[in-house]
Amino acid sequence: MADLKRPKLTLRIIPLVDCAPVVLAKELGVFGRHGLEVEICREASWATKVNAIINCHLLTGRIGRPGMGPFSITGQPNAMGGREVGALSNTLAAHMDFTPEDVARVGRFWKSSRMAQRPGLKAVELFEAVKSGRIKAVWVMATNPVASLPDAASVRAALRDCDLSIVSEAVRASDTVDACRIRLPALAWGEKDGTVTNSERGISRQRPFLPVPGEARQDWWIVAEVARRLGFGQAFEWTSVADIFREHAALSAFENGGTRGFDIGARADLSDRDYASLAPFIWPARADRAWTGARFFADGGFLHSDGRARFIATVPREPAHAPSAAQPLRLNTGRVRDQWHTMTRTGKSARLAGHRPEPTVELHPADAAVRRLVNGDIAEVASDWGRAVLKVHVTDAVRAGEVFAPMHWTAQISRAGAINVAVNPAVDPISGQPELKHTPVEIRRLDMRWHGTILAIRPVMLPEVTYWTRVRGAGYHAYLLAGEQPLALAQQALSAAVSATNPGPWLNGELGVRAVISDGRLEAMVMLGESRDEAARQRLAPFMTMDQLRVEDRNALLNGGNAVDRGDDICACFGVSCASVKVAIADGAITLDSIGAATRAGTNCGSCRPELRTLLRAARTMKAA
Ligand SMILES: Nc1nc2c(c(=O)[nH]1)N[C@H]1C(S)=C(S)[C@@H](COP(=O)(O)OP(=O)(O)OC[C@H]3O[C@@H](n4cnc5c(=O)[nH]c(N)nc54)[C@H](O)[C@@H]3O)O[C@H]1N2
Ligand SMILES: Nc1nc2c(c(=O)[nH]1)N[C@H]1C(S)=C(S)[C@@H](COP(=O)(O)OP(=O)(O)OC[C@H]3O[C@@H](n4cnc5c(=O)[nH]c(N)nc54)[C@H](O)[C@@H]3O)O[C@H]1N2
Ligand SMILES: [Mo]
Repeated sequence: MADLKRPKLTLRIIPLVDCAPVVLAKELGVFGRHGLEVEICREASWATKVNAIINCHLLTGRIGRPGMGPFSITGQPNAMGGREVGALSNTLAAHMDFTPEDVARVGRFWKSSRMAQRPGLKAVELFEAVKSGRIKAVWVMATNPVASLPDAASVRAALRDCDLSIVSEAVRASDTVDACRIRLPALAWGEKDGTVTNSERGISRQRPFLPVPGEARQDWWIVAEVARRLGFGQAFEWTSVADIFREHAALSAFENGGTRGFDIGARADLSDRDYASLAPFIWPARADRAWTGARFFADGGFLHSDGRARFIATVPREPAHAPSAAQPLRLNTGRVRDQWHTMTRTGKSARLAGHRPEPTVELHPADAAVRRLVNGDIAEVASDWGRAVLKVHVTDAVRAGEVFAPMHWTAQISRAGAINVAVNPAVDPISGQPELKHTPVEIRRLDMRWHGTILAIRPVMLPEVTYWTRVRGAGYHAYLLAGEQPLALAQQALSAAVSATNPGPWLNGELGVRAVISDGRLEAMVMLGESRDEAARQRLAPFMTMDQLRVEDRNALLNGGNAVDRGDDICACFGVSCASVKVAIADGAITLDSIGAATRAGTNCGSCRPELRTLLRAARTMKAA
């Protein structure tokens, strides 16, 4: 290895997700030792990025060693399970694809002469086909594309205009439910029965622990029932999840003989009782037990006919859309710690709303300064595809020239916080993965004439205002609002909207506070003013949960609440605010453990520990400066 005459090899490493720095550090160590030079390419297509990681591991002989197993690069719970049953448009079931041999084999197994002969459309192109009318019927199940796909306004329009749009959903309202004609109520996690697969290839039983609500049914039952009524009952004759599992296991082993990694034939003959008590297992689980497969590819044996791996050389490409003078910023999108995807479930939790209550756009202080933007401003983020209206958060956590917006907020919980309306729909040519991390945008401040907070026991149908977001409270709904309209008009329109669902006489207080109190209990309150009052929600929230307002409570409420400024929560488990952690640090807590001892923050699930560390580092830097 120390042969200095060897030509220097340049490798381009293309980081992928948050784990990229770890992979990178590992690989850099190796490359350094081997005298290789590493060039880091920040932008490439999704498939190229994945391939680059695989190439790195192949090159360094790492695949199959402990800690270096091949995984599917997906983030959803049971994403592996979805692939095993063929829930992608370009795969058949049990890890088979659309080669003529695979199509014929699945046809033999299902005794069907009418097999799909070629891959279907991938998500982005599918909705383009719905929009152009090439597809006239679409059934959306367990996904919320009107919120989660790029160029989301087009997806909404496509569903609205489609002859037959069906959605199977576990919640009553979502952006996709609103756009579809037929709505089928589905059971959700905790209510349904079956198996899930984790990344380590572990298949485990999922058992319901909640009763079935209303007429909701399991997705498989809905599919089978629709098939039956269309006259295909025979092909969907299962009576239980165990039936389906047995068929799935049998197909995985059908004419397999070691050619396909996914083989769980050993579980194809489970009785209903065995299935009910099935213990978690890692595939493969072949009927002949020839190979139990503790580790894939530990001794080579790649899934090509000669057993050898293939390097695929890749050429990085620039993002499809380059920033321009008019749109000089790169919009990056993704997750925040305490929300999941389109918030249909995490959005119901008051505790999880404490961390990041509003749809924000994060930008670097330098980019904020030239646009005269400060924390808390309401700004429009505009691209060639659409615009979102978000709250500004200035931070050096993003680089200059880049801005970040979370993907979570939808039309259900915000006026215009759904960022995918502005995200470009370019896709990776191989995988079809949209370019969700790179859209050229410009940001400008919207001049608000008023800012406000509404707290109400029952949800409020808001009139048209520039910015609003709904934040779940414990037993009530909070709305944070701002508008370009005159204050007096807003006051009138909002009071009327609140009264419509929270009736009662209005009491007028100081600082633009108006409240509806009924039987000594606060039903709703509105607080509007010309200037921003970021702490109003937290100041006024305690009044919403009081059973009986005493005279002094009522006076305090009508005076705009008691002055406390907690800041957002940092620890969702124990509801610890950022402010109390800062106090603890100032009082001498200099480690995670001592913060935990003083405030309980970070002592349960641990999700907030990285943020606690950042606060500690900031305090240390302040001290040093
Ligand atoms: N709390 C929470 N956790 C989740 C989810 C959730 O919704 N909420 N969703 C799950 C799902 S389905 C998934 S797919 C995963 C996604 O998990 P991740 O992919 O880890 O998360 P993201 O926030 O989408 O973005 C990843 C990071 O990539 C960075 N990034 C963007 N472009 C580039 C680039 O070109 N190079 C490099 N090096 N970095 C770049 C972004 O700044 C961001 O920090 O998360 C899973 N976990
Ligand atoms: N801009 C931007 N957009 C992104 C991303 C990004 O980083 N940036 N990330 C992308 C990624 S990686 C992902 S995985 C997607 C996620 O996007 P989606 O999959 O669209 O988001 P979810 O909110 O998980 O949608 C699941 C829906 O199914 C419903 N549901 C839950 N359980 C069940 C069930 O058992 N049956 C049925 N029928 N319905 C159920 C939920 O209520 C919810 O409405 O978003 C993608 N979109
Ligand atoms: Mo994902």
